[in-house]
Amino acid sequence: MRKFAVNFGLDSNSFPVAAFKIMHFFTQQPSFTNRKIIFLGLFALIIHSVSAQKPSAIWYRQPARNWNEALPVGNGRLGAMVFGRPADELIQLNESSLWSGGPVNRNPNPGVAKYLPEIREALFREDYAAAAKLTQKMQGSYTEAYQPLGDLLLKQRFSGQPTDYYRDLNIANASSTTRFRADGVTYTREIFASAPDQVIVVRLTADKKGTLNVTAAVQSPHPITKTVAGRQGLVVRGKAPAHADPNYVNYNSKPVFYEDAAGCRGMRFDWRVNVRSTDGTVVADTAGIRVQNATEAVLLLTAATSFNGFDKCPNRDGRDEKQLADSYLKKALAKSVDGLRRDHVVDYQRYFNRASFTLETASVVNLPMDERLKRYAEGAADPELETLYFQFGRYLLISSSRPGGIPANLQGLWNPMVRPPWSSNYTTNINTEMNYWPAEMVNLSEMHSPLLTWVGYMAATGRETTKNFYNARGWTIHHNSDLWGTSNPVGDNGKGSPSWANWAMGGPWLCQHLYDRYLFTGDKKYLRDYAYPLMKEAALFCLDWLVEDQQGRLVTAPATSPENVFITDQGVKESVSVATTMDMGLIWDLFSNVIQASSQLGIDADFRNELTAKKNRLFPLQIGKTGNLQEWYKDWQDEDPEHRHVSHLYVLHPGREVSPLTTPKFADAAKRTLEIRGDGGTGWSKSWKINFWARLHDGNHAYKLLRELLKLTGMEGTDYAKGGGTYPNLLCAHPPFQIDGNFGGTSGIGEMLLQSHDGLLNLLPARPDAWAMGEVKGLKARGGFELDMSWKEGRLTRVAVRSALGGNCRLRLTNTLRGDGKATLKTAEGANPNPFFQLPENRYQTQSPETPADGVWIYDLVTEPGKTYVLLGAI
Ligand code: FUC
Repeated sequence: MRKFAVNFGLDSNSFPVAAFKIMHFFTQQPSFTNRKIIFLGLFALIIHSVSAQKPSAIWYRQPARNWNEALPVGNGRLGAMVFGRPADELIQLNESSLWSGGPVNRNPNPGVAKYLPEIREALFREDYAAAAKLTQKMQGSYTEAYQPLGDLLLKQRFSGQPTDYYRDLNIANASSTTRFRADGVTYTREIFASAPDQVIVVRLTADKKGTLNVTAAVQSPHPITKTVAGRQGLVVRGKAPAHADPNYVNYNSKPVFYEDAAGCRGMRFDWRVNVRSTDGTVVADTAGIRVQNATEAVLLLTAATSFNGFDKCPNRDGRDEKQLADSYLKKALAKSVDGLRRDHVVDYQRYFNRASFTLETASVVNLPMDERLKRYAEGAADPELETLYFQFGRYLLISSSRPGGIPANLQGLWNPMVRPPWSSNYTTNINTEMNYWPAEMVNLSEMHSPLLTWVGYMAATGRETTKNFYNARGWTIHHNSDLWGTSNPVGDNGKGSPSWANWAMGGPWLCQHLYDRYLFTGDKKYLRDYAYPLMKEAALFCLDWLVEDQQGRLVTAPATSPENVFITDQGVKESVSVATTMDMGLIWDLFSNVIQASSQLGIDADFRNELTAKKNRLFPLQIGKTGNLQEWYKDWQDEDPEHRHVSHLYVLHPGREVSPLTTPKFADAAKRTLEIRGDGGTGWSKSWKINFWARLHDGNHAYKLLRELLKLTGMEGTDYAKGGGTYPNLLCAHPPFQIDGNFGGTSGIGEMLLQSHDGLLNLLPARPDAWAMGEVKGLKARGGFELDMSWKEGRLTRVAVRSALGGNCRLRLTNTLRGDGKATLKTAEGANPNPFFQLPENRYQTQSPETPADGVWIYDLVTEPGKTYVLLGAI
């Protein structure tokens, strides 16, 4: 049956529709004698299909036992974790701007720039211990922490044990449902977070008149006041901490405090719960809103903070959070629940429905997610779980990152702790970027915007950081940032390890996102007015940061390779050295992109020439004695050869300096590096490795890691180095929960299906054997192309190319294709003339992406803006 669905080019949700169409077709055939039988058979199929759980539903037979089993809903700003408990429901709430602290002190440790010459001097005489000690002096304050808002508690009265329990998260319409029977009544709770109306809607119903008795109460980990508003509303007000230490800092007697004499630290918040409508009676007091003898009750919840920008005192110069919360609520109260739901679904699906992914499935796995994950971990096939995981990443991005809002943090939008792991901040030595790897590719470019905007704020503080810490021009940020755009090396003025705190390459890495947005969308105005100036300034920092080594090569010093440690020739463990491969790879990438961007914009020729000259002198990539791509300046051993960070392979992914298509020798070395690192690792580490293996075009290896990423874990607590897997709620375990692994997994699947970073569109570059037949729709490629692809027995049978910008579309695949009559394909010749596919000058390049290879076809399709081209392959 599933095969049937795929044959008709359908995603599983549309199966019933297709079955109806087929029924209609047969009933219209007069010569068809067995019409009736066919009709009944198909009808049975429809019933089965409708009653089966949709693959877009993540469902369970029991309430969440802990946070890792609760279900996330969000509208980019307001988030909720739904536990689904019958008698005492817990809905844990977040608001994306609620962080501790206030604007950063941009010069937290004055005078430290004087250490830089000493550090360099120590490094060049190979005194790594002295260099590390001095580097550690160049640290400032820690970031602030993302805060929970509070909890909505629903205390429902009924007698006896509930039966027929069910709860789900439906990512097709972004809503969560809890249902159970008690006292002979079926109670249903539906919850969704609406972006158009900036409200969380909780609809409670009973299927027997007047049997719903529930009290909505509130609580918060912060000091709050509760006020009754009207007869059926509650207002909760409070203030975020003035400061919260990271969870790993344990030497302060008061790690969290609220006192803020200057009115510049600790923002105010206001959240409101209101009964939108009910046929029961309502009484509100500060203990809660009591709804009695109702059949239905709709609760609306909204919130606002006084956050007024990264550089404004959130209290003294804050926004009027009361007025904001009030206006959201008033607007939502004026709409019917059906209207709120309809507008929410339309808004959500406008993004979500742009892309789909289906795989041939022998049988539908109709199991609760915890059982389904367990079965999968035991080795069972479940292609729909894999496609669901891909879509779940898209769901999370739409739910945690909306244009005009705040970027998704380490936990996206969802955090119940005042001192969350790693402050739930922006960790830019991998995690923040990973959150946004899938954004462009999975057709959610708008959701990338919060990060791109944030880069501008980080640059504002970053300019002062480079000046104050290094006497350098331009801007950069170090490995941690927050709502306030922190950019200094953290570590509390010398208490952090330089192996993570003093990595200075956050600016270059974030600039890759700025440029990629341009490559995907072709938006020249954005490039000229916004992205390029920030990229140029980041390059200015790099120009000042680079120094010559004894051989005249340009190196970074001090340099670290997050967060790894090498063993010197004398057997000493150190982390601070010179020209780590990641540093050099990031600078290579930034310079390449600034060179390309300035030439496309036709500006800054002199600067371009300077960068080109410097780029040629960058310390080179090196292949180590075991054939690996070297991580360090010298061929040192790692303290932990299986370290979770694989920073030096930045050049393979998300960078583009190394690729099997252009630099095969270095791609082989990268492969060797991955073999030595092994397949282990925490959540995000595993996800990164999926992307690496996809870039090495090894689909089966990528798939093996995807299966491991999805491995069910019940593990709680924290494990910095090992662990990983997936919690019963499908969120990624570091552990603890970190959302980057989910986004990295979605990106990895995308990279397995389509790549466009190295000169052409590579179709199904890393398709695993397990995905022999399938279909993906709406994947984006650089150059403004959008692709649908169907394949059977591993061969592409149909490719639709939608061209937004026109230009040559060069396709690489492993079977032949022909135009459908309207589209004309030519065998590719010479370099791709499309400027979005121009390869940067690369001294390691030994072949072009279109170099003939066995069983590979490379075509050119000349496209016009706004047109779609259909290409067909013979099976
Ligand atoms: C980096 C990683 C850790 C964790 C933290 C948030 O420091 O090394 O594993 O992901 O970020």
